[in-house]
Amino acid sequence: MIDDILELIRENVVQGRITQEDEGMEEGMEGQPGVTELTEKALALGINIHDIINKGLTAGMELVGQKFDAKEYFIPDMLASGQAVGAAMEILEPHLAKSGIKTKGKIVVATVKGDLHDIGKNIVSILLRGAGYKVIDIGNDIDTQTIVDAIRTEKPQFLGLSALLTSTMMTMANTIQALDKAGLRDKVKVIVGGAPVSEEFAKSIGADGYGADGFGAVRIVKSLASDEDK
Ligand code: B12
Repeated sequence: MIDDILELIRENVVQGRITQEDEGMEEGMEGQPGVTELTEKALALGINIHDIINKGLTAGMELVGQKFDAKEYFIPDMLASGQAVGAAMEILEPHLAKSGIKTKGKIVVATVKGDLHDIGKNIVSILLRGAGYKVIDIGNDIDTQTIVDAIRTEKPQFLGLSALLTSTMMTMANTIQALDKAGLRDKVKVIVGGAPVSEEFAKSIGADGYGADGFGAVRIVKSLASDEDK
């Protein structure tokens, strides 16, 4: 039963179907539950939220990526799937954030300049909020100076940078250098992530940490946090 629902969530992410009214890519799907109805159902059945996100939503987006690589899918298809994931995450967010967890440290999050991919960053933000951190998401395609200014004014303990394109990965390195120049590098721990980013790359650009996914982001922030911010 659990596996069936997670499988249906994956399928409907691939189909880009948010609700039961949506047609989807294949014929005859109208009327069947979409990603939002399935997510509600999964919650009602008590399915673990980590599984809904990892085995349902994120796994669905991975299949979308494979279809894009195989030229079966094009940009509007990816967008439809991304919107379906976003709609499901809105349903999950209050459940992640509940239980009156006190706000821990503050983290500014951004996707770097030239990069419009924000689905992963949004998931990271939601999971960090769910873990009790105050997240200031300053958006995608954000230039280095704006990030430096946000660190100066917000004074967060952490900065999370996201990049999905090999062409924008180095902007993360430039951002770390700009923080250094502005005398802010030792004031903030920088964590990086995104599909082309690796632990090794993170080290090479002088980041403090790397997370492979949203839960990895929470783990790394917790491990870098001072005792009162854990
Ligand atoms: C959806 C998507 C789009 C959507 C983005 C919609 C949106 N609002 O984000 C749209 C259609 C706009 C798009 C556009 C483009 N895309 Co695109 N896109 C994708 C796709 C299919 C999925 C990305 C995604 O959302 N994944 C799901 C999320 C959940 O995963 P994630 O982003 O990796 O995030 C997780 C982790 O990486 C990590 N993480 C992410 N950020 C951070 C940050 C921190 C601090 C931490 C700790 C962790 C972390 O946690 C996240 C949650 O688990 C990928 C293929 C793929 N398999 O990745 C291509 C892909 C990234 N796109 C690609 C390309 C080429 C483009 C375009 C250039 C296409 C074009 N010709 O116009 C444009 C570029 C636009 C731009 N300037 O940014 C390439 C990049 C190739 C490369 N090596 O550079 C990919 C890999 C597809 C491919 N194989 O060719 N894209």
